[in-house]
Amino acid sequence: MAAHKKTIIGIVGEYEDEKENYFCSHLYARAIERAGALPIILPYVEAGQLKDILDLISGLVLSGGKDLASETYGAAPHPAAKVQPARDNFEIALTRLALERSMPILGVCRGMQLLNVVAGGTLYPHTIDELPNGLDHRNGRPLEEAAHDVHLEPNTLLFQYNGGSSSLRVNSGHHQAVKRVAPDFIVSARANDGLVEAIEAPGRPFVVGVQWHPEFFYESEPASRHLFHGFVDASR
Ligand SMILES: [Mn+2]
Repeated sequence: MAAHKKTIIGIVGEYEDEKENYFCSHLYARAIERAGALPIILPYVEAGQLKDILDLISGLVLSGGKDLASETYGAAPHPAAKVQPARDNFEIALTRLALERSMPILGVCRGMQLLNVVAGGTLYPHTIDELPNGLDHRNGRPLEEAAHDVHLEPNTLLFQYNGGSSSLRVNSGHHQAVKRVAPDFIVSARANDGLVEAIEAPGRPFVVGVQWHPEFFYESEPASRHLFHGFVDASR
């Protein structure tokens, strides 16, 4: 009998219709592994098996990817949206159950948006339309490069992971964003244009969403590293 069972973290990745492949950036898996847990990529199993998936894992990563369908938060479909309904169906149901279990969850980019919607919030389907005076958060630079500043709120996990500093530079590659923050969540970071860049649920062990991609900065930037370690520690 093993004295210590390794902490297993499930990652929801993307689905590629053409090749019928599940896939996910190795950067998520590597960051989870470096933070001391065993990452596994989750296939989109049928509803009857969601509980079994959650029995297997101790924490859930909702990775970046295509747009969440606007119907899931009561908005009209946007022509600029690229959606993946198979992923939405699986991931929404899985996240709902994970929240019921108070499982630690890290949502990245699309994953943060999905977390907010499942918990009862809404999104901007295309920030360029609704916030014409805001930044263009699609940015265009590769995600390896920081794109804009965010302001972290004191008394949040992210502020703590950033060494008690409110200033952080992040990458950006999104045209959707959190509009109405879900009940029970607080905003933990905003961009200079006011856009919500991170949320967390203070009443839960670790439920955090970030609009940027911290997996690109695991090696180079302490706040990103501490975020993954905080998540894995909460999942043990
Ligand atoms: Mn941004």
